[in-house]
Amino acid sequence: MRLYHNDASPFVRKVMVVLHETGQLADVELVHAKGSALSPGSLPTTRNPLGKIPALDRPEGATLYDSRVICRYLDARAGARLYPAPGHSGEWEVLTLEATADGMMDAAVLMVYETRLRPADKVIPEILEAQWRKIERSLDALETRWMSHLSGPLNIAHVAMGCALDYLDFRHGTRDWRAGHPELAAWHVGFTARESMVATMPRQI
Ligand SMILES: N[C@@H](CCC(=O)N[C@@H](CS)C(=O)NCC(=O)O)C(=O)O
Repeated sequence: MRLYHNDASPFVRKVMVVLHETGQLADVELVHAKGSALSPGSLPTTRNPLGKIPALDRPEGATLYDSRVICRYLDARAGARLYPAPGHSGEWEVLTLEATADGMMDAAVLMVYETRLRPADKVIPEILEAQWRKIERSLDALETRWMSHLSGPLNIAHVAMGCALDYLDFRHGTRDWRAGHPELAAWHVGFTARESMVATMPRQI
């Protein structure tokens, strides 16, 4: 398989963590991809019409894209059970928590694009703040309602949330997401010590 990859992408990182955790790293060749919506560069636009990474070429069928699809595919391929079986208790909560983490990453990435892709005098601070409010509301919901879902055996929601929180540190460190979220911050300390998380820390190339 070939994974279109960039070390700075939190969505690619979800896939990388799943590859580590399920023992499939050796089955994938990493293809460096870099670009933006304005200038797709080496993003795999012919493989994924949306021009986004991660995208995964696999021998037996179409290129897969969107981290949720790829992670689910890799989980099924390894029989790893990072997703609860259909009908199993907690199934919908795990998927909702993964969607929350992905949404936090979407907002955090949009904030980066807002400042990077526009000339400084065209940046709209209200857009940046509106995206950050989505993240803040998610952090508050996690702290007050979702902490019990972050314990127990590893699942895809844990992976996604670990990647989302590390991405906040990576790109928006001055915003201090930990303030007012002590339980989540404590969970993050333990989770990011996992080998798969240490090996995939985001970095700019
Ligand atoms: N929902 C997608 C989001 C992927 C995404 O936004 N990837 C970014 C990199 S972090 C990208 O490729 N952006 C290029 C663009 O927006 O054109 C997923 O889960 O894979």
